[in-house]
Amino acid sequence: FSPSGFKTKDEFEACITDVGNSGLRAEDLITGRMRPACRDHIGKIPIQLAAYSGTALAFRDRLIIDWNKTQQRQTFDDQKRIYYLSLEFLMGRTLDNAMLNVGLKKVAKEGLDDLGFRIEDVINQEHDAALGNGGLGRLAACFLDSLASLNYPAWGYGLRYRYGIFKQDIENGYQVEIPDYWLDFNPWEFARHDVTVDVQFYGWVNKHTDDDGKQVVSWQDGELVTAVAYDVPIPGYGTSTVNNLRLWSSKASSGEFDFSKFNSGDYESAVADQQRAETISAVLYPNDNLERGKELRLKQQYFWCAASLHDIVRRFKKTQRKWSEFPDQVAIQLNDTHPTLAIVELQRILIDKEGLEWDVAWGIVTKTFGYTNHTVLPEALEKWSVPLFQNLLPRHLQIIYDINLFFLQGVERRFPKDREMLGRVSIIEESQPKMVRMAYLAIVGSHKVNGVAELHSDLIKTTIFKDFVKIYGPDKFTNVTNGITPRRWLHQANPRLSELIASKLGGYDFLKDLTLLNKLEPFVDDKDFKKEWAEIKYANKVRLAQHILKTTGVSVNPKALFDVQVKRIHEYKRQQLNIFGVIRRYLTIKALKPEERKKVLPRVSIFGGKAAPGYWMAKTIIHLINKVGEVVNNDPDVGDLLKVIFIEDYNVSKAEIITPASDISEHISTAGTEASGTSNMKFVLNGGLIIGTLDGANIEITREIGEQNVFLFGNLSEDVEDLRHNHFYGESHVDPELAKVFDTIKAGTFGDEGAFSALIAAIAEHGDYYLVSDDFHSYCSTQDLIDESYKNQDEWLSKSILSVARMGFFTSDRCINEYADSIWNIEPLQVKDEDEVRART
Ligand code: GL2
Repeated sequence: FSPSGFKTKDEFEACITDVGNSGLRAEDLITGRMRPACRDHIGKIPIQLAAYSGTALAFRDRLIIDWNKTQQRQTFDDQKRIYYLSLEFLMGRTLDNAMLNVGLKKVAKEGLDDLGFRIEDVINQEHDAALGNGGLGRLAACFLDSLASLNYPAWGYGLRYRYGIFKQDIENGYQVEIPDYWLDFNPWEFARHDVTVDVQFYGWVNKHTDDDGKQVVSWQDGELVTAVAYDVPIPGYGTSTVNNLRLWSSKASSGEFDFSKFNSGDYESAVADQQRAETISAVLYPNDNLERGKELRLKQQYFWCAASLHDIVRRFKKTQRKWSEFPDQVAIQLNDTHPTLAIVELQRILIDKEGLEWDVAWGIVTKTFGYTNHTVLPEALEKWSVPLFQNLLPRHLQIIYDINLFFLQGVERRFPKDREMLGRVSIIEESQPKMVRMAYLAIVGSHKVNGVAELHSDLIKTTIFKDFVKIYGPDKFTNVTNGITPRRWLHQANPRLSELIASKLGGYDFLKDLTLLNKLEPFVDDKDFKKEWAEIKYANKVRLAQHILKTTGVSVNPKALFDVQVKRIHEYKRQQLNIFGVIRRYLTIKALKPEERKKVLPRVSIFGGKAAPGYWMAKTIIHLINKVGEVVNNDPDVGDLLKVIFIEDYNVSKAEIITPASDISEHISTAGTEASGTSNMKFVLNGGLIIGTLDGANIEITREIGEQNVFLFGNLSEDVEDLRHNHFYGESHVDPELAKVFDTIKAGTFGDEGAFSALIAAIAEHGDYYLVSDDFHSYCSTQDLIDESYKNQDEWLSKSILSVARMGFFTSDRCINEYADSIWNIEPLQVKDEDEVRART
């Protein structure tokens, strides 16, 4: 298959009228004349979608050329590669990103113009690839962009879920979940039916001694499921590197599909086998920061780890190197504990299949893996029950027991007097039933463990992993503060701001070296520049206001202060604090005389985010936000002074519209609970200011951009434990302002008060674990301060400009370079002469 690349507008037009080997002619698609072969597949598709298909296939063709070259070059050069294992890749849309990264968006725009299409309409046809829940999955997507942009030889490995994160509808104020079947037409993946791996489950372990007296272990019988590879090209920005993301899909193994049943007429049961196998990669678990211990989830994890490891080992073995060189060729990063089984699987391959001695194998394993921890929340730390493990992965459980035995023997030798230490650090928790502690296994099997922001990395060292710091010493634990890709989150989401910055900095080099943004600082006194900066923010707010009108029917004034909190709904992220603050604001406005109301700064409070389907309290918070919106938005006393909006189905492509339009965004988690947060970085990079607690990356953002440019409030993480203790054992009372808010809710102002009683009780009666009441006063006075500050637009603009100028640190390029230097030990590999690429972009 030889794809046709294009460089000019005419070539682009020619290319989308003949799109390689797809069997589809874009011209036919666009004119609606389907060839019979395509008709069944496409049906009667709207004309815009046809234009999207043609454009996407033309770009896909274009990417394949560099993709092939990159893969050939990386294979030929045979340097160390990084494999990023993540159960989530929240990629969002691809076409716009591909156009910008290969530098041909202008060409495509002109070509589409000629054919009578607006490029924005074409881009909007694409379905988000939503194979993730929130920050953790989006981080993985930003990392892939940076790895390719920096020319690192890298592969991502994940699962090809048939259903991504559910689509959220709001009905009568309640969240309703709709399945997200996204694979109808996905031009960005390539099925690799030639790349398959058979993965085993269940069965039993046979141990015997061979003729030479050597113990032989084999895992027998059980069930086989086949993993089929689907490859997704990942283009770098301004480089010809196109890396590979390999997603595995499950199907019944041909050995497993029981043709005898089929022939004997037991058709239904043969099909059931097939379906059972396909279930493994069917659906993304929709929990964020929560693990539920379901067998199917463990099956997903092993299926993906086994297939990926098999692939990595197969690639290594082709080089015919010695096993001892494996860690010089392969680095594997575990995105949270979800892929921890990969550690056990590599040890199993080395000892059971390749015949290496335990210690030699274990040395190779621990040099290969690195583990990133993304949370300290106890409910998110994975534990699997031993009986479940025993049944599903009997050989792996034995290996885990051996890993634990040798580990604990070492601990005992070093700390002979601390008998309790053994119980505390054991990979097996002695509970009923016994549990495998995956984070401990990940630590023991890796050479580096990192947190994702400074505070978080300190917290893991002093709390959940304290004993391991004693055992291994502090050097094994490190910090890599998260980052975001400025290509998607500035250039693509906010093209006008990117253009304005480029006009002052003399080009777009800042997209590759974000620290160059500091050259904007002198423009803080430039009146024309400031005016343009303000105009761009306003235009972005108008765009969001249009979206809100279209999707909710509520008209908001773009001149009002836009206050945004968009992220997963979770008690620790404290959307309840925000909505209680909104109710207080509402009560304040209502209490004012009409002439006093004229002095009030109009505000639009915008919320968005999904609740896990089983997370009842989070769903109650969504319900309250919507009910408050219904009352406030229709209250003639309030008018434009306050609007409350819940944007349905928050996802990556909506984030691209919302982020550039905020004046203030809220990052208000209870101190010590949000590991990093990354939307805080996105908002500041787009010229929005933030209100936040001293938590996660807020702390480093404050350090970089200056305290005077951030609205901080609330208790500090070191005081949280004492405060919680006091709630139970000391005197505790609800903040008086908050009590008024509760009274208003209880009076039925926002409908059935019973619907919200648990939310209030959690704070007023059950210990207020997230310190909503403790922080309420400080939160409200900081919001009042924001109103005052916003009235001085000139100063506000200066804060906005200076903040953007100082955000260089938060690019995911910096993160990836840190991982590459301090954990992976890998070097970039240039695919083609950069000058040639530069000329193109
Ligand atoms: C998270 C953290 O909650 C979040 O603070 C962090 O920014 C991201 C990425 O490191 O990881 N941990 C986690 O389990 N999820 C996250 O988003 N789901």
